[in-house]
Amino acid sequence: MRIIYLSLIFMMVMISNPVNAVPPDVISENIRIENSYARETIPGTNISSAYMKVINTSSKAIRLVGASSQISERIELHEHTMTNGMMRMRQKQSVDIPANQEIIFQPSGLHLMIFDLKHPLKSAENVVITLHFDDKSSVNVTYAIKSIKQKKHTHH
Ligand SMILES: [Cu+2]
Repeated sequence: MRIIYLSLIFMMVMISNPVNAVPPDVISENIRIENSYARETIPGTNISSAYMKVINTSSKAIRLVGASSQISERIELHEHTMTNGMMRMRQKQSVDIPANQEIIFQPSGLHLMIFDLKHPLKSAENVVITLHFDDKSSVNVTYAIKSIKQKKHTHH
């Protein structure tokens, strides 16, 4: 009896605790999204970037072709590349996720580039971005906003 009582309290605590809410993994028929987060807006700017792991759980290749959100009219797929020792960003029209594989969006690599933010993104809040695929399917992904130290690039 005591054990049941305690586990009931535990469950209620779990259900009613909104602090540090971790965005749930998005699971659709073919896609799982994990570890989704966006960068807190740096003061004086109106841009941000978002990252996640996209897992293709199907036996067919999946092509990510875009992203959209209430927070901005313009979100692009971007990739950082090293050219002659310089870090550059370039837009990608699509990102392929091969069958049964995963693609990681991360700082200094693939990212969702968010332009013209209507409001700055604040740490500890969440934003929802819809990912669009070439088969016309889409998933709504919740990104936890985090403050991430900007990597400093020094040139000699
Ligand atoms: Cu970018």
